[in-house]
Amino acid sequence: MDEVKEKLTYICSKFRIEGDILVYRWIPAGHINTAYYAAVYNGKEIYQLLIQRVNTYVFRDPVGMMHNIELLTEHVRSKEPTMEKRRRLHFRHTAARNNYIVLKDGVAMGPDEPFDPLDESIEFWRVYNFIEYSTSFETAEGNPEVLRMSGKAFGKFLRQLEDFEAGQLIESIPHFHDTRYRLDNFFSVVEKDELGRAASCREEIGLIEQYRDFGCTLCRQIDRGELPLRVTHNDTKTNNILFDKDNLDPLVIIDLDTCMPGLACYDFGDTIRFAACTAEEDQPDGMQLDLRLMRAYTEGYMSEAGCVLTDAEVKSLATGAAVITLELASRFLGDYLVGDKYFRIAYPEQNLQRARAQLTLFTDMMKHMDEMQAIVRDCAGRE
Ligand code: ADP
Ligand code: GN1
Ligand code: MG
Repeated sequence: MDEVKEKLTYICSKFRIEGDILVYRWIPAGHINTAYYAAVYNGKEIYQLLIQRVNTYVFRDPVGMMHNIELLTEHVRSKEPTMEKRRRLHFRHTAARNNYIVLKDGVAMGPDEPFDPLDESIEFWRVYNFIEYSTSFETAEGNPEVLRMSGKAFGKFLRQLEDFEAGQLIESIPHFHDTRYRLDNFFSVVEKDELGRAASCREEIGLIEQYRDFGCTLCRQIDRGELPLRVTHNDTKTNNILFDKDNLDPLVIIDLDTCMPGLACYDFGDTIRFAACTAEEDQPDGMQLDLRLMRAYTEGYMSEAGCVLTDAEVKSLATGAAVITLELASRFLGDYLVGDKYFRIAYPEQNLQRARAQLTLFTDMMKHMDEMQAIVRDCAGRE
């Protein structure tokens, strides 16, 4: 048996899933965790599973994060108790009732044994149902229906979590969308310039500097109590929704790792950033905002979330798209400057290219801010 298959079989056994792995494959999507599809046959049934290693460099309290996910999936299920299986995430449990295992040097640790998330000999794994006959989108391929259905899905998600008690959640990544903190951190990385890479991206650093104050707009609104904190997803890319392959019906929202208190406008804005544009996340050439796709997303989002958003939140949505694009540019560029420690890369300068693409998109968003605001007003039916 090959090494990966052996490891996945061992992990399954710890989640009380016995049988042979008929096929498995690595799933290349996502910048953070490592995911495998596996089909396990126990002589009677075939289980299709998603087996995932959580990146503990990024998530320093993975046990707390898995507790968040347990509470959130339960809450969503309680809203629609008869929901069919392929519309929900079901995490497997170990004999000790944990929805994760920790391996040290490849061997499972005791259920409550403490571990250091930065220890390179440990691996944190979870197993859940693979959603069959589904697809997700790395780009919207210019199709407004992908955006409309994504807007509906994330709008509904916001509504379903409206009555979730936010105090139950740990912050799985502190300061995740605290743009002021992100920018401060970025400029301290630039100052240190550990690898001497800053000289090659002076123009990009200058652009972020120019908009540093704008980037803090939403933080100031939080300080003044103008925008409510809600339970938000915080990573609303279209590859974090699984759609029915045939009709684009959004089946389930995945990647709940960053669900925590946040602003609605960052969630709204992140899908615009990722999918209402004309190029992929790391392609600066030809990267522009696509207002037609933005309108489709906003229509879908408002049809589900319009009833719960305050006037101030509605007004913040377009700003959210620009701010999160700038924030992510600073995160990608910051990671490039420290040697690509956070985001997985497929080629050496990918984080630099990602930052450039985000800055090109950000510049275009700022140019079209009035039109973006008008689309939001129009779709919300509010002045
Ligand atoms: P990351 O944090 O690395 O983005 P995700 O949880 O988003 O990890 O998973 C990566 C990819 O794996 C997703 O974009 C999706 O394509 C696929 N995937 C994740 N969960 C499932 C699932 N339950 N069923 C089918 N595909 C999945
Ligand atoms: C990461 O894990 P993934 O690929 O869904 C990142 C997001 C970024 C995104 C950019 C935990 O998301 O914040 O916006 O890449 N997730 C984390 O594509 O940092
Ligand atoms: Mg993901």
